[in-house]
Amino acid sequence: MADKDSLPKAAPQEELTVVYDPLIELMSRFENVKATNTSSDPFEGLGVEDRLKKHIIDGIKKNLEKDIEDALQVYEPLAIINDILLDGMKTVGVLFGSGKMQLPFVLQSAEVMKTSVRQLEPLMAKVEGSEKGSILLATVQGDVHDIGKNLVDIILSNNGYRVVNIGIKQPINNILDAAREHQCQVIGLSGLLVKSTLIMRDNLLEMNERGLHEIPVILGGAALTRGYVEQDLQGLYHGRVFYAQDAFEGLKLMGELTGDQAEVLDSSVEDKGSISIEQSSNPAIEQSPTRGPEGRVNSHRVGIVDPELFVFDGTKSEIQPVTDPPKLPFYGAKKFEKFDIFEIYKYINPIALFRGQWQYKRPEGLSNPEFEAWLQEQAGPIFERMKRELANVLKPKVKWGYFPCSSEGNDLIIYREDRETEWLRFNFPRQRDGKRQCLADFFLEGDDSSAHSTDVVGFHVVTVGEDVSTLERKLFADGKFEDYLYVHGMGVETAEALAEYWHRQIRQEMGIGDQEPDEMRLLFSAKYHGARYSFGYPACPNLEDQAKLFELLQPQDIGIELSEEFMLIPEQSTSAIIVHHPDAKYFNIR
Ligand code: B1M
Repeated sequence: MADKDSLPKAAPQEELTVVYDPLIELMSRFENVKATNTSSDPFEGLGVEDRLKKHIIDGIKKNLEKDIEDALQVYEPLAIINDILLDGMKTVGVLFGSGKMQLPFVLQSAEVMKTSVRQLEPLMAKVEGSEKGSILLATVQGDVHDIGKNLVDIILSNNGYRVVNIGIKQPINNILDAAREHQCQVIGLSGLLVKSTLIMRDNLLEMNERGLHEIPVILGGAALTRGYVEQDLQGLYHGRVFYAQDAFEGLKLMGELTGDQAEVLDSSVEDKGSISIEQSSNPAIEQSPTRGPEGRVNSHRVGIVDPELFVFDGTKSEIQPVTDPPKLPFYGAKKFEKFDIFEIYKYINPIALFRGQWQYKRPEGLSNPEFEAWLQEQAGPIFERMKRELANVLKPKVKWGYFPCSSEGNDLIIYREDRETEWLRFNFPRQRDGKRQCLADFFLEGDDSSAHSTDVVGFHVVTVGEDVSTLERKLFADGKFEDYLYVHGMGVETAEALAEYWHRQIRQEMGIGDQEPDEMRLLFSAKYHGARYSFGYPACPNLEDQAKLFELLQPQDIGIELSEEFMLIPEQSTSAIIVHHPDAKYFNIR
């Protein structure tokens, strides 16, 4: 926050005393959260149709039940949903699309929609008839990311589509079985990992193989690019596959895929289950003409690092390792769990939280300072509320350690306590051109004299625990979508803040705290001595290296496990290799 711009002290604080079950307490507090506080009556003088639309557009739940009862005097339940409420949601979509409505308010509207449908559903003889189309949603095998897919679920299901959301880490068999069982017309796959982009490709090839390519597929997630989907993947899938940058592009695609086809669908769903949408006549969703040979994928588009870059070819960068590296603060790993969460909150980057996680966008016409002030006014109070309400839900824990090391070509070798016996080695890619940087270059080469280790390296892994994810799941299931977004964002950014906070602690311990910035914004731009690199990011892209970090730090005793696919559990956890070299900065590998 702007009011916390000066840098706090890095020393850990005493643990908070918890005298009740914070999760249950918190969940009960979320029970009756009102979307909007209305002091005067904005509904005065409006007919029932406009009242209902206003509930949706303004995200107001107060008197909703009564207004729906009034509407039921005049309309059938299905007509209320299709003709009035969905019309309101359409306006919400238009307002969002034109930048006049922020995501949290869209979610408020979706909450009202869901509450309304819950009231109307028992009165409808046949719920199925009310749907505009159906989609099977899943995060692909090996990937634990939930929020993106769930946002898509919220937006689609509250815009009249039937969404079958089967969760994270889903193998293709489960996806196809569920699509068939629930007669879904479209399959939506989500995934944030680079590896997930390859799994998506494999899933499409599998669908080709099984002759199921009549099912249109929508793909979304951070590691994907439009080019990869629209050129590479469209070239290999025999059916139609589309890229959705966000939930609203997903909504638009669903409209195009199902809108004109209602009659075709009605009859063909019966015959063929889910696999029935005819080729769309809409040029926007026609297949790319750039079909390539089966299975051929341009790896550059999805950030997959060329294996050749991991092989040392004799040419290093000009980086000169530090000749007098820091002393080892201690050998091996330690844990720390006694945090004052409010101290960690000071390390939350408000820009990342408000704009990245909560997705507040600049309203048209606002200058930078005006936007800043507007953000503080809009999101600041929510941030303060979340800080208080999650104080006992977020459970920061850290495991960190220091090890003797040396470099050899593209490798970083870690030694046992005797400083001679090699324990394990990390292999990093080297930039092909330009500076030819490689993480190993920041460390001294080995010395064959007495002790082989010449340098020192740090590692840490931090978590804010599982309870925040449990709370998220509960809020999502209960249709508390706005708070779901807020709580998720807080979990993510508190994990990041903890990593930032602990990295600072490590700099003190290593004796490299000489360049500490005196403003938070400089800290967030990594303007300090050294750098932390997370495995999976460009300079050290191998997620498999998480297993080596686990061997070194053994973080199981603070409740962190590694999944088979090298994901950290709890979800809101992050790890890093800490490099003390003053020139260490982030770099890309191409
Ligand atoms: Co990390 N992370 N992270 N991370 N993280 C990514 C995913 C990464 C791509 C960053 C990068 O390299 N640039 C990278 C993965 C790369 C790879 O595979 N090698 C990465 C990594 C490496 C890691 C760690 C492994 C790092 C480490 O600790 N060593 C670690 C792993 C954590 C674990 O194992 N549990 C880690 C940790 C974390 C944090 C905890 C700090 C944090 C939270 C993660 C979480 O939520 N569980 C985090 C964050 C915040 C990110 C980034 C920066 C943002 C993710 C996010 O919250 N997006 C991310 C980079 C990025 O995305 N730019 C990154 C917001 C979310 C709403 O968007 O899910 O994309 P998204 O969904 C959107 C659209 O994509 C679309 O609509 C959604 C809503 O609009 N969409 C669809 C998605 N699915 C769709 C399906 C459809 C349609 C549209 O079908 C119909």
